[in-house]
Amino acid sequence: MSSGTVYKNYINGKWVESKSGKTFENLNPADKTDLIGVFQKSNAEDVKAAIDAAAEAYKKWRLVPAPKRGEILYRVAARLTANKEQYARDMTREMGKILIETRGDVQEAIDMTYYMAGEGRRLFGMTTPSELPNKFNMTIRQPVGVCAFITPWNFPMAIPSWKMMPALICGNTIVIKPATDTPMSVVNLMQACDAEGVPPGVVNMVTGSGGALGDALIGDDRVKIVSFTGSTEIGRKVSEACAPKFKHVCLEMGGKNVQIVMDDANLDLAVEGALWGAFGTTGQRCTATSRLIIHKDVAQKMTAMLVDRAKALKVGNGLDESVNMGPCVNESQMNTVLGYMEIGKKDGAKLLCGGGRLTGGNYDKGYFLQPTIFGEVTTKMRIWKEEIFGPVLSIGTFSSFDEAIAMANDTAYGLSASLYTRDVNKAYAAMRDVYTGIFYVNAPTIGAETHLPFGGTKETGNGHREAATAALDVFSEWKSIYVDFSGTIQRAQIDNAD
Ligand code: UN1
Repeated sequence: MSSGTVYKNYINGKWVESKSGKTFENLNPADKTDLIGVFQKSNAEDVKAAIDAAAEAYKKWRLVPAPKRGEILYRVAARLTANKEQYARDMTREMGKILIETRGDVQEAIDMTYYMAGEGRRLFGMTTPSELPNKFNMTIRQPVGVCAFITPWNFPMAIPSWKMMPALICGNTIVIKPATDTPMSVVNLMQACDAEGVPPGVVNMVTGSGGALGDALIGDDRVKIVSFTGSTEIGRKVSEACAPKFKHVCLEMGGKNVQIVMDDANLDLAVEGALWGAFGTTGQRCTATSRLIIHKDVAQKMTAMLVDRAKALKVGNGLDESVNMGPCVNESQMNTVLGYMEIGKKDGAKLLCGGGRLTGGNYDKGYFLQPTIFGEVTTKMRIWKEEIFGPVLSIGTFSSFDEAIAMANDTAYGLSASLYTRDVNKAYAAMRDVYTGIFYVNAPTIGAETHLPFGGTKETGNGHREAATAALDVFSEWKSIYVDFSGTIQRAQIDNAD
């Protein structure tokens, strides 16, 4: 995409300017002089127009046979595949993560789109016997209506696809507000839908920032489902705003994910896992490893191995294939993370590497931080408890397996956790006892696949899951149907009693 290009909102199958007449610039966090494009600064009127379109389109889309909806999604998936490299490059430029990761992000959207396209020929309900004679019972999924999506910048195409594709296959229509930092990736997704014949009004996008747009989306009675990924703080507000009208709301929020390393673990593997889990996506994943707890007998050895590797990570512009870690997404995020580095130092954690900003040369053009590791972190410290969303890893130690499980669960969040051990009994006990939505054995806390449910317990979520068939439960409502072909009145619980 050429610099300075103006990108419009996508409403009712058309690319339109915001009624506000205002725009904003999207800059590369690795190089502030690199302009990705100019995007619409939308207002509540634009949101209303998008909901108008989605509400109108819903009348027809819900009646399109699901396998036909699936055929359109197959074509969208093929287009995403054909454009994968371009989309990945656009994404690296707009939010900074390195190319292998942005290719993975686009691939996750491709996988989700194919998966949900296939659901067009399943969307299984069940048939089950009636307790009464000459009566037939079954369940079907019904679509709900217009869905509103508020999506984050860390997985700019994958997470929108997690919400869009299951919603669409179930027969809903959608309005999406991408994160302010990553509108380009959702423009790319909209272009793919547009080119492959998703009917006008079925998918709509309004770009712009924060609160006012969210309020307009959530406040409109025609929006029946709100799906949000972001901080627990904003998620709570979304949930409260949805409560008076009992709007369905699906929330994916914070994490404080732990990697546990037992004394019998393969330490080389555990080091690789911690490095990838903590510093992949510059630590800006909900699933990022932000706590590492190591058995005291191997803690010193593993810590030294890990710190050596972290110091050797090459930080820079993600378009350079030799770089291991990109910048923070924007200045304010960088400052938040720098703030946590200071809190860690002040609270008495031992700084083992990093601890500040990278400056000089090309680093001055962007928001680059050093991969940072703190040792001797205790469970009372803020860096142990709070989500940082940056390249900061806190290390603690334990003496027994039971203590490790207790430390793992000692958090307000419950997204992902992992255990490194060669002891199968401990592995199974941990699978059972660590209270998270996702658990890994001998693998890092990141790396969820699209055909398994994604989400977390406690303050990470509100009981829903994205991805897999679990997502269908968010975007459809069950209807139980009873067909009585006896020709008589048959009263359940009464006429079948002895
Ligand atoms: C997120 O962290 O916000 O499991 C999503 C993973 C990715 C998705 C992460 N597949 O790390």
